Amino acid sequence: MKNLILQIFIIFFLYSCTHTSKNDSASNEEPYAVEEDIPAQLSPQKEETVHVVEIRQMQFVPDTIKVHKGDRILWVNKDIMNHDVTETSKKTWSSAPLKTGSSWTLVVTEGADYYCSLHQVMKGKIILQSDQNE
Ligand SMILES: [Cu+2]
Repeated sequence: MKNLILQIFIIFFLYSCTHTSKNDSASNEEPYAVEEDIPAQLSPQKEETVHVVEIRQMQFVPDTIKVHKGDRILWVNKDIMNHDVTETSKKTWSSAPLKTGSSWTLVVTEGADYYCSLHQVMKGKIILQSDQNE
């Protein structure tokens, strides 16, 4: 890729030289230094972290979970009855009722309290941790 760009520059330079026909000596030099600075932060790709919250015996386990922005939470219903997962304050997000063995997943963008709208005593909390610079 770098070579290709270099070649294009050289061809372009030679072309312009033959048409302006001045400074023949300069044709050996490369007036356009091709410097490619690839931003370092583009290269490392962060793996997605998945946190599992089990629903069992009318409880979210664990009921409080600390995650980083962009992490995924997977709720798995291991109880014998249906439950759902609903954001508390404005119902910003909500799962459909989950049968036994069903699961639902959410990518976290902000901290939230949530509950089960079918059994409002069931409550959980998502706490957003600040990003670590590793
Ligand atoms: Cu429930």
